[in-house]
Amino acid sequence: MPQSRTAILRPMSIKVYYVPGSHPCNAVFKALDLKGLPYKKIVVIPPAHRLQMTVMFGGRTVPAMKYVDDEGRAEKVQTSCAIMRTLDSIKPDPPLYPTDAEERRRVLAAEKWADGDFQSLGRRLIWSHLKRSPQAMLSFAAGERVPLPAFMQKIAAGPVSTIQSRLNRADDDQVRADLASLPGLLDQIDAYIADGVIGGDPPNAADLQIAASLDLWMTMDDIRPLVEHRPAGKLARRIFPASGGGHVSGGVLPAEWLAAARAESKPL
Ligand SMILES: N[C@@H](CCC(=O)N[C@@H](CS)C(=O)NCC(=O)O)C(=O)O
Repeated sequence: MPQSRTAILRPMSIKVYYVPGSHPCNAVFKALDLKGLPYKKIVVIPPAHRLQMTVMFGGRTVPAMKYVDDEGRAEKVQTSCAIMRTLDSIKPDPPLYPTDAEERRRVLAAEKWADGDFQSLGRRLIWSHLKRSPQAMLSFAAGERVPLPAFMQKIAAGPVSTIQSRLNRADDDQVRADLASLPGLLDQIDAYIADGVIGGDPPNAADLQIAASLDLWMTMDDIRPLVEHRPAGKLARRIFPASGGGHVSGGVLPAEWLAAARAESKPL
């Protein structure tokens, strides 16, 4: 009998390059955990990772994955969506994408939505917080194998968060607009849950992308109360019971900015 791909995958042949706290990276780690695939995590430091990833993988973002395929060939995959698809081909169970054509179409559409500006908004929110509260950045690195001594991480936190905030276009006007858009985004996620696109067990690729973003949102004390009581927030907590790491205390953003995010949700 031919051996299945799962059976001949070499243990410990997967390496994932990541920035601690990065939500698309956390989505990929959760997918690997769900599939029971062993992997090695390699921390890269922003914003230097952009150059490092470009040299190693051709694109500047994390997550990026190296693995050894069935025939012993070293393969490279970059971006969370491409990695999810590769993981399904390496080990089909549990599947990240439904086999039924219509269900698959709906999950792919939700995944695409989650991988778009919704994902970028998470980066703008966190960097706008860390720019104002740089030492909170260290909480995202706690327990991770960061290739920089703690005292250097402390010194670097201010400049890194300012640069990252600029690179991610987390300027004040944009972040205010993002906060005003939060209720509508949460309505969209609650609708995906109500329609059965996400929220099943085991989680699909769209669940992981959306929940990882919301998990990041909920590391910020100013944002968490807007999310945690909603179906969207409860789903994120079910998938990420222990938060993906990090914590930013409240009172970081101006109170009037947050008032817009607390506005009543309108029905879709
Ligand atoms: N949508 C892609 C992009 C991920 C992404 O933008 N990652 C961020 C960290 S959360 C990054 O590496 N940004 C570097 C850059 O944009 O230059 C994915 O899900 O893999």
